[in-house]
Formats: sequence, structure tokens, C-alpha cells
Amino acid sequence: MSEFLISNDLITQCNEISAKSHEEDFEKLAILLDRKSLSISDLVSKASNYNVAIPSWGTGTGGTRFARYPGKGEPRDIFDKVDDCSVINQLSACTPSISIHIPWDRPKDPNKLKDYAQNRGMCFDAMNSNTFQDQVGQKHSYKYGSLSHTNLDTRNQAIELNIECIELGKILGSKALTVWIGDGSNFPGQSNFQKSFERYLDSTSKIYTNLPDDWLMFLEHKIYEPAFYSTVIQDWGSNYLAATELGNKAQCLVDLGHHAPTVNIEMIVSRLIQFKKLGGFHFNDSKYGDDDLDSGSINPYQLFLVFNELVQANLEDHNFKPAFMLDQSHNITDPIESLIISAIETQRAFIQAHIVDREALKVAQVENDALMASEILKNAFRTDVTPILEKARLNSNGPIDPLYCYRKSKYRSIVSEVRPIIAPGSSGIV
Ligand SMILES: [Mn+2]
Repeated sequence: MSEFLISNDLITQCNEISAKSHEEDFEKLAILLDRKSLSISDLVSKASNYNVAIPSWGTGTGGTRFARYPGKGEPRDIFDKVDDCSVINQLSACTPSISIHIPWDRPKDPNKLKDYAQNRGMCFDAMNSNTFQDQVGQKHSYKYGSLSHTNLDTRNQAIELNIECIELGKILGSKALTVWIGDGSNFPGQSNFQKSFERYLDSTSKIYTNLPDDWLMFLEHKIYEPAFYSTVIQDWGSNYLAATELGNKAQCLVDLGHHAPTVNIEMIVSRLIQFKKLGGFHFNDSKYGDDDLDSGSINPYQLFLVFNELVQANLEDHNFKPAFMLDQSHNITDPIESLIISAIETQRAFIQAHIVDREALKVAQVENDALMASEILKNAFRTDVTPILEKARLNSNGPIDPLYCYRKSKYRSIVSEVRPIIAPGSSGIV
């Protein structure tokens, strides 16, 4: 039996306020969908089965390279982060798993952490290794790279951390390791492109041999930052090459923010699906670069188009189930509020993608009817599926209006009484 941090009585009280308008909206939408031969209850159960993982680091206030402005009641440790994640899950009803970062969240007793999370109704998603930052007492610096470093001892240290992630993850019940490195160069000529990629492949193959049979290894590419001239896994092409070299358990992970601003990400998604190399997705949004803004806050149509590819692939192959995670930085909002809303925005895009009239789209494509094809997609995107998402939450004893309920709970003020204020000033992790 899970222990919930928001009282069920409060959720019930909040729901009483909006129950009537929810039912009216739901009925109206049911009629509209029925006209399209779509069953609203099917869509509700799809929404209920939708999950997106919460990154442990997302529960703290993020920052930029200029500054970080911590909020009240920031989580002190991984247990507080689990608490916050469980609140996000209770109120969004679609985030039952946590993706943790080592060494930031390294548990002294992983079994205790696993039990603690289970009591909160949470489990552990992909493990993330951090070799993009030096830790106190660390023998070899990652200033000039980690898995692709020119120095063998530094590479071995980074390999060891990844193996530690796997070992911890085995205890926690995780089934995947996500590897993202900050390795790259800031000056032309600084790095030999081929040799650094060879060293990366050599290091990752050593990690790969430690991967259990039922695990996946997600490789994440990123166009720039912290290296500003070149990165070792810069794009989906390098990512695909690396994942193919390593083997079937190695898969590409696409982070929405890790591309040049005008890149057609939904097409990259399609390519990786076609060649069975899309393992996971990190959701966020951006205006200029890797802004790590809240999912769906800038370009919800792009989010929908990405889900259009993911849903179509799943309809064709029910075994296709990539890992979904939010990966964004909350600089000026309460991270819990941002994560609840963002999780729901991805769930919204997922349901909208199920409304696409795929038969009509196929006909439009065969007949080269470009305008009609575009209208079919926009028609689904314009459909307000909010009542479906509300009903899915209601069916899980969640709130119709999660933001209202969260604010009513005063959770942040309550936890801030036991969680001391973190000193401002340091730049944040973005
Ligand atoms: Mn990411």
C-alpha cells in the first residue's frame, strides 16, 4: 500500500469543485470523437497507460551558467527527491518512475532507497552516469573529456562509474543505463575527431560487456555544450553509428533540445525507428538552443509531430515501446508544478496523436494531397483532449485540476519547514 503525501480527502474536495464542468466537457468530446468513429473510453485507457519518467535532478531548481536562484523547500537528498516525484505522480497520475543520476543521487543503502520509493508507489527508470563534472576527491579530471579522454586512466575511471551505475541499478530494479558525455572540443585542431570517437567506442564497449541481458544502453547525442566547437556524439548519425557498433542492447536516445534549432526532429525519430535504434526520448522545449524549457511550452505542434511518429510506429509494432523521460531545467518555477504540467503536455500530445485519421492520411499521401495531409494532422492537434486526461486522472484517484490541487495542498510550504534554504550564487546544472 502506497503512502501518499497529498491527502485523498483534499483531492476529493478539489474534484467536487470541477466535477460538473468536467462531465459536461467529457460528454461533448465523446460526441465529437464518436463522429470520427473514435471511442473516448479507449482513449481514456490509453491515457491511463501512458507513463513518462521524472528525472531526479528536475525536482531541484535548475539554473544557467550565470546563476541559480533556488526556491523554497528544495529537496536535500534523493529521499526528498523521491517524495517530490511521488507528489508529481499522485497529481499527474502518469509519472510512476524516477530516473536517477550517479554520483548526485548515489544511495548509501540502495535497498533502503528502493523500499522507500516503493512505499511511495514509485520505481526506478534508467540510470544516468555523470562524467561531465568533477567530484570532490576524484582522481582524474574530466576537464578534457571522460570516455573519450586521451588518458587511459581517466577513461577507465569513467568506465568504472558507468559500471557502478549498472550495479546500483540492478538493486534498484532499473533496466537501462543512459550515457551522455560532455566530451568534445572548443577549438579547431584541439581534438582528433576520429581518434576521440575510437576511444569513445572502446570505452562504451567495455561498459556494454557489463550490461545484463535484459538491459538497454541509451546513447544520447548533443550538438554542443559544454564543448562549443565539436562534441564526440554530436548528432543522430554519430549516435546511430555508435549504437550499431556496440550491438542490439545499445539504442539511440533523442533529446528534443540537443539539435540545431531548425532540425526536423520528427524525421530523425522516424529514421531511428525504421532501423530499430530508437530506445528513448527526453522531452523538453526550446526557442533558441538547448534551452531545457518546459515540454510543450514553446512548440506544442513539434511535440505532437514527434508523438505522431511514435504512435504510428507503436500501432504498426506493438512491441515498440521507447522509454520516455522529461529532461528540462526549471529556473523560475516550482519544479513540481513544471513537471506535473510537462508530463501532462506529453500525455496530451500522445492522445492527440491517437486521434489522427491514419487511413485518410495514407490516402492523402498516396494521392499526393499535401494540403489534406496537413489538415488531417492539424485536425487532431486542434482537438482539445483535456477531458480525456482529466478522466484518466480521476480513474486513478487523481485530481481533475492538478495545479489547483497542488497549490491547495501547500506541499511546498510544508516541506520548506524541514528543508533548509540552499545558498544562492552557484551556477546550476542545465
Ligand atoms: Mn537529455
